[in-house]
Amino acid sequence: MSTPQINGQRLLDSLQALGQIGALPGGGVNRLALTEADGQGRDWTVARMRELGLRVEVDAIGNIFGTLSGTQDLPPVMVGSHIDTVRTGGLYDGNYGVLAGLELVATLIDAGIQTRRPLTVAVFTNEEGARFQPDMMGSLVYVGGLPLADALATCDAEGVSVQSELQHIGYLGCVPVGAPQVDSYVELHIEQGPVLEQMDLQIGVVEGVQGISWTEFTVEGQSNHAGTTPMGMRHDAALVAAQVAVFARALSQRMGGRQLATVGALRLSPNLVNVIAQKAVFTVDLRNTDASALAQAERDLLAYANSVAQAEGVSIRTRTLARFDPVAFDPAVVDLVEQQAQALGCSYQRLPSGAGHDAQMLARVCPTAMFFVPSVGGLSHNVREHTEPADLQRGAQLLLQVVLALANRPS
Ligand code: HGY
Ligand code: MN
Ligand code: MN
Repeated sequence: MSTPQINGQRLLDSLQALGQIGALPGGGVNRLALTEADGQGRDWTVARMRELGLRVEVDAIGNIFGTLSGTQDLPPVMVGSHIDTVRTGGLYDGNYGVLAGLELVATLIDAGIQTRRPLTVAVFTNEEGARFQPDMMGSLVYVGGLPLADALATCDAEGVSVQSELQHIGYLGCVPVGAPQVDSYVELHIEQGPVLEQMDLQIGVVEGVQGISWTEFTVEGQSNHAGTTPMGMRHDAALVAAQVAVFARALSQRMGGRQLATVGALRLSPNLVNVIAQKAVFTVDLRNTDASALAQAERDLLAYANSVAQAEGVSIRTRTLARFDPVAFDPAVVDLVEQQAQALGCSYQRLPSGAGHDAQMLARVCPTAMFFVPSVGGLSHNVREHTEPADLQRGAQLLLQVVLALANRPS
C-alpha cells in the first residue's frame, strides 16, 4: 500500500482559520488558556473533528480527544498537542501538532484507509502555563501526575479558578483522568529555536525534553518617599528583584553548557515613579538538560536571593510554579521517527527539546517521541513566529508515515 499524500493546502488553510480566533491586530494570536478565545478555538477544533466523523470526548480537566476507530479495538496511537497560546503567540506553537494530526486523519479517510489501531488526535488543556501554572497541566493530570482537584482549584493572578473557567467555556468534561490507555504518542511541533535553521536541516528528531524549574519570588520591603529617604535607610523590593535578575543571567553564563535563566514576569507595587517599591513579585525560569546542574542552579539562585534580601532588610518567600526533571523519549519510537525521516529523504539531526511539551507527560504512560520542523529566525512565543509551508507539509507527511507504522504494526 503506497502512503497517501497529505493535503498541504488544507493543512495551511486550517492553520490560518484557527489563527483567526484570538488574532492580534498586528498579527499573532492571544488564546490564553481557558479564556473565551481558547473556548472558541476549542469549539472550532471540535467542529472539525465532528466533520471528520471522529468520536469526540472531553475529560475532567478539559482535554479533548477525537478518535478514528481502527479495524481492531486496541489502545489508540495518539498524536496532538495544544491550542492555548501565550499572550503574544504565533500560529504554529501547539496548533500545528493538532492540525497536522487532523490532516493525517482526513487524508486516511479520503484514501479509504483504516488502520489496525484507532487513531486519536488530542488537544491538551493549558500546555503553556502562562495563565495557570504549571505548564503542561492538562497532560500532567491526564497521566496522573497532578491530582485533578489540585488542578481544578488552581487560580490565575486575578483569583479565577481553572474549574470555573472550564465550566464557563463548556469544557468541564466527564471522562475520568489519570489512567489513560494509549498505545503510543507522537507529537509534531515547531522547534521554537534556531538549531534546524542554522544547520539548514528539515527535521529535528527529538530525543527528550530538558528539565524545567519555575519559581515565583515575593519580596516585601517598605514603601517610602523617593525624594526624602536616604539611600542607607531604604528597604527597596525593586532593588532585590533587579539583583536577582542580574544574578540569574550571570549564573547561566558562569555555568555555561545548556543552563538557561529567564525573568519573564515582574510586578512592582505600588509601581509609582516617586515611591520606593514596597513589593516585588517576579518569576525565574531555569532550564537544563542535566538534572543535577539544574538542581545546583536552583540552590545557587535561592542562596543569592536570600543574601541580598537580608542585606536590604526585606523579606523574601518563594513558590514553586512548575518543576519537571529532564525526560528521555522512547528509543524505539525515536528510532522509528529517524527511519521514517530517512525514508522520506529528509535532512535531520537528533536534538533535545528546549521547550516543554505535552509529550514529556505522555512519556510517563506510553512509548513517546517528538519531532520538529524549523522555526524561521528561531522565533517563538512571539507574534512573528513562522514556519515555511514546505516545512509544515513535510512534517505532516512524516507524521502520517510514523503513525501508519505504529498503528499497523503487528504487536
Ligand atoms: O514553557 C514552555 O516550555 C512551554 O511553552 N510551555
Ligand atoms: Mn507548544
Ligand atoms: Mn509554547
